[in-house]
Amino acid sequence: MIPDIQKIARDLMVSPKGILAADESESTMKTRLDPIGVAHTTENARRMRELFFGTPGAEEYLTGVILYESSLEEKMADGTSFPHVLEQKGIIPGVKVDIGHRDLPNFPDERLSYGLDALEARLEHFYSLGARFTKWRSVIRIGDNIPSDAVLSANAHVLAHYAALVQAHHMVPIVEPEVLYDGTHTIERSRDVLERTLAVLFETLRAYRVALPGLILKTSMALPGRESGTPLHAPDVARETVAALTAAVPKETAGVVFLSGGQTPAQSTENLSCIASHGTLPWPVTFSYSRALEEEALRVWGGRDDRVREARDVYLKRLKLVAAARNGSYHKEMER
Ligand code: 5MM
Repeated sequence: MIPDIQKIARDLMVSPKGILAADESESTMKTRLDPIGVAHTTENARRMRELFFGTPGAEEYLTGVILYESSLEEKMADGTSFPHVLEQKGIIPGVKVDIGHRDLPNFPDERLSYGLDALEARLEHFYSLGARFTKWRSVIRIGDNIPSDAVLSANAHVLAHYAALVQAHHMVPIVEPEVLYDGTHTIERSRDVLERTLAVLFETLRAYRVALPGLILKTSMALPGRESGTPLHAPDVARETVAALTAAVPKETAGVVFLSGGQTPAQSTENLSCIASHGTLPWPVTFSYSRALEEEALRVWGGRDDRVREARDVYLKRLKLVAAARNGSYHKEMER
């Protein structure tokens, strides 16, 4: 039976849950393991994923998990494959399908994501391994005179081409044009770039006839640049983020999920809560965090088997807080 992608998209947005982004590429995995003093080996990466995928009760807060392609074929210590262990808990397995981003000649400091070559064969393989949704990330940097229209458009075409192929293979595409937090820009500039990025993206998605009720947007929040010296203030983040999104994201889009983008777990939780309670939004919103969900648990774990239970408790606590945040009912006092 051909799956109904609109139903999968709705299932991924079910309240009060969200999505864990556990799709670290090899280089990103090293940045997770190095700070906790764990050697970057295939087995330690597998153990880290087992820590999260094997957490009893996480299914109360998760609709989906984004896997890295090699981890679709990895297993828990008991031999159950990662996609299968997630399915058993009612969590939908997904997979990151872009293969990174690289410099574009003539456009210093700007990047183009890639991975369209041979994508259809890979999609068929990922589907056969249990994936029912996919994710593609493009990276947009804010700086003097960047992003350029040309690079925003080039990335939008890649994302739209990817999304059309994924829907043709009966999976839900998540499109993730991440506007980076790095920089000295103001929050207003971040909001402008976010709105421009999303406007070009959705215009291109429509041109490629991508079905928006079967598509999820994964987006950054509008933030003052990390090096701007301006602290994050949740009501400002919510106001500017909602302004950009409501101006650019069509209401028929199945949902909007946020990345944490280098904010602390508490900041990203508070900001999500403020966004979710900022008036009536035309689409459901929730989290698709990686660092903000994993960071605290990884510090407790430190690679030690005798700390798995404690690390899982910390992970569950953060999940509970972000699940409250997606419905706008998080308060800072809940951090205690
Ligand atoms: C896990 O990080 C994802 C993959 O990035 P790499 O290809 O660089 O390893 C990334 O796309 C992630 O899903 C999002 O950026 C959200 O992560 P954060 O940590 O920003 O919530």
